[in-house]
Amino acid sequence: MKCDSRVMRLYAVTDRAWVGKQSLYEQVESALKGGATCVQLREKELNEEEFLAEALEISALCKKYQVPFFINDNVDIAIQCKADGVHVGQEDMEVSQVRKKVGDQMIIGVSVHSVEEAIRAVENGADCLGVGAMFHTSTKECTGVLPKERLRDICAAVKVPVVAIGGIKKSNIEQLAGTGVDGVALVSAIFAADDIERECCLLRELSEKMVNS
Ligand code: 3NM
Repeated sequence: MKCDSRVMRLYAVTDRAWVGKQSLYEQVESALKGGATCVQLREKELNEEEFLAEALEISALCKKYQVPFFINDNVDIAIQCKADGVHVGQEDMEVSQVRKKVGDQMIIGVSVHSVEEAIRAVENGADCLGVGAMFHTSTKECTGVLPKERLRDICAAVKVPVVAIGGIKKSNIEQLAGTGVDGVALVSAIFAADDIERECCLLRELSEKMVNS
């Protein structure tokens, strides 16, 4: 499966830490209205049944907006809800094993931190890569900040789309210009915002500008 690089422009990764005023479903819909180009459902606490029920709902929502829908980590849930993609980390299932399970059609995204990991992931079947953390983040533990040169080297080493992640917000997106990255993946800058739709509009504009500068 090939992944269009434009899908990476504004990649919204969910986190129910900020569910409150709006449900997760409403938050994702606001992100889609604001111009998110991809949605990844990332759940660390739900049991399988709850995760699947939610995945089916958000998957249908993304279809309505014609935006690719990814599941974080859980390959079985991705298969069951017929997600467009699944995203795995270095510590999750081997990419070649994931490919065997999901077949040819599903997009596989992989988190990488070095050129070696990037090349190996692509050789084993990755269709797109996430690189981070690019800035300090409190959303995920144990993520060291990578130099911008690392992102540039990874982008130059592979032909698949690359998205940057980790601590990215309006004020630092432009620092990624010139690295060759295809877009930005964000959690808190989107889901902790008071007005998610408006925030996504602004973030999308900044990401397009960064990629094309
Ligand atoms: N992966 P925020 S950093 C989910 O470095 C995730 O691979 C990362 O959250 C990595 O946009 C991260 O709120 C969390 O900083 C990103």
